[in-house]
Amino acid sequence: MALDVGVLGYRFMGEAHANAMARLPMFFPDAPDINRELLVGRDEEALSEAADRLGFSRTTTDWADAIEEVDVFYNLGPNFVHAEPSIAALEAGVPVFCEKPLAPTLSEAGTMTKAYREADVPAGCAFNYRFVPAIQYAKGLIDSGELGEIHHVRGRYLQDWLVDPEAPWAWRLDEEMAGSGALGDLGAHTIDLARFLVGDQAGEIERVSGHLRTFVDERPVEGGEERREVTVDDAYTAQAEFENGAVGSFEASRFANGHKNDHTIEIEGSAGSLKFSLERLNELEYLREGARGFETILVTDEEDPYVDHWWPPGHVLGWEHTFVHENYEFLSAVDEGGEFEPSFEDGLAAQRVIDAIQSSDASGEWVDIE
Ligand code: SOE
Repeated sequence: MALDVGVLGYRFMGEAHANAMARLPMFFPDAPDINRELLVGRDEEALSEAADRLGFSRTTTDWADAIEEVDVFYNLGPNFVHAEPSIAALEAGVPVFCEKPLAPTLSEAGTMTKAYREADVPAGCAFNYRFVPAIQYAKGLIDSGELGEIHHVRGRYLQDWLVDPEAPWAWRLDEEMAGSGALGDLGAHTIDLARFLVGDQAGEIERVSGHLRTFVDERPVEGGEERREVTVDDAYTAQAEFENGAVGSFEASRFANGHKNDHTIEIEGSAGSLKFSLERLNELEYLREGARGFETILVTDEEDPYVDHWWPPGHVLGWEHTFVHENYEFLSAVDEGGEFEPSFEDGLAAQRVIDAIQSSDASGEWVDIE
């Protein structure tokens, strides 16, 4: 029996996930059968066009309808829409897949996670970069002890779509709607990747010292003369300490002129090191124990994670494949009544670090992660 899927949101993330769902029958034939059943949005005309283009059977402007009628609910709306529909779905026993960051605030993320703990269904947070084959290969090296004791974790996520001061205002620039700026939008990914990669070896991030910066504090609203205040960070930097004493440094910016979607993570240990860049996402740079320098591994062999579903070695994958992989794992967990990670617990863990960085910026002090 096919799973009827309801999706709230049909812009960038709606397209990425709808594309992923459409690929599953062709490349992951053991994935559960699904119907792209119900697309949820506010603007009926835009919603109808999107439903046709993204392959959804029906539309509704009321997410409560969707929750009553579907087997799985995807919350791909803006951050300020994540909590209420996701909690309602979980209270109705409907599995939820929610885009990152989990919520604008730690409090809301906590309430969402409480609803997940009380429901007996999967609730995933869409940290898609965990599903890059090279990242999963890197985790295998780290967990097998190839890097030895982890000493350094260094992550940055650089974009430049706001460097033009006249780039229009958007919900991502409003604290009430987004919670934070580059920190929650981009930093959430890097914090989650750090947890995923070194969490078993270095433990959790125990304390942080953070700095937030807004370079342009008001922007034009598209289609008129209005200008609105920017109330979130354009960039952040943070230092972190892990349970094992490893030193972390994290940053993200939307003003990193010339960087389009430059997400990198570097890990150095007592026996070896790794470097990953999203702009070269099929490759992993690896310093083996005793080697004189890094080697570049092309992670596209059949035995590499997910690659056997796609093409022969060297026929590289792209950003969109990470969504196919995460949708395969999430929908399989729903169908089999299994667990999916990253769950809302992981979303909450990232939110704790985000909140601590915000607190540290306000106090100028190091802040422990509760
Ligand atoms: C921001 O521009 C953004 O779309 C993030 O919201 C996504 O999570 C990231 O994957 C790409 O950049």
